[in-house]
Amino acid sequence: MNRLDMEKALKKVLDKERFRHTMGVMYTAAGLAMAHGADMDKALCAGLLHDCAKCIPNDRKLQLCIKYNIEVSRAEQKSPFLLHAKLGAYFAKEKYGVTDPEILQAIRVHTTGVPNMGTLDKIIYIADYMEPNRDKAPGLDKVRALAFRDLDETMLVILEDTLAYLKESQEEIDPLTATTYEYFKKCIGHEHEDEEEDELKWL
Ligand code: DGI
Ligand code: FE
Ligand code: FE
Repeated sequence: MNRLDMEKALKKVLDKERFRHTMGVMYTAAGLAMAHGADMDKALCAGLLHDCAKCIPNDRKLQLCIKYNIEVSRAEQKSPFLLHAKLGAYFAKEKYGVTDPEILQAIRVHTTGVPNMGTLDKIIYIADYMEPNRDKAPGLDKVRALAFRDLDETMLVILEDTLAYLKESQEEIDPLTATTYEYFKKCIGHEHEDEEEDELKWL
């Protein structure tokens, strides 16, 4: 299916607000792809489809996962809305005809993240958080500026904020969200160690 047909199909299955958000994520992802030398068409497609399963009732999400043999983790059992990511990847392939594994992966991991994320995964995760229609998260202006400079640093800031929010609202934390945060903390910590070593060389 081409992108315009996907857009038309999504307009029918998403509510007005979700469709607006979807377009915001699509164009923000394209912008981030331009800034970071990633594939813009893949970013547009993954951004467009990332929430394609969002507007299905939660009990139906669980039923559909069982029907399609999609594994449901303990966290997903408790917070079935999380399943819109895995189910979205399934629909992207089966309903929208996407075969590219990078696009499918970016959709699959867009809510929790995953350790060792690829560039497209990070772009979709970040675009989802900062697209222009979002206004609730703290420090959005800073995140938006940082995202065009450093994807890893941006991931860390968003994950930190998300975990703080989940703890405060006593939501079930998916182990993937926590391990992804640890992964980026380590990544960035090591980068800075290298910088310090580099600095020392010049003294
Ligand atoms: O689908 P969207 O609303 O556009 O965005 P999303 O798929 O990133 O979902 C955002 C929500 O997901 C946000 O309120 C934080 C929540 N979330 C992220 N990680 C976890 C989580 N919720 C729970 N319960 N557990 C998690 O680990
Ligand atoms: Fe989502
Ligand atoms: Fe989204």
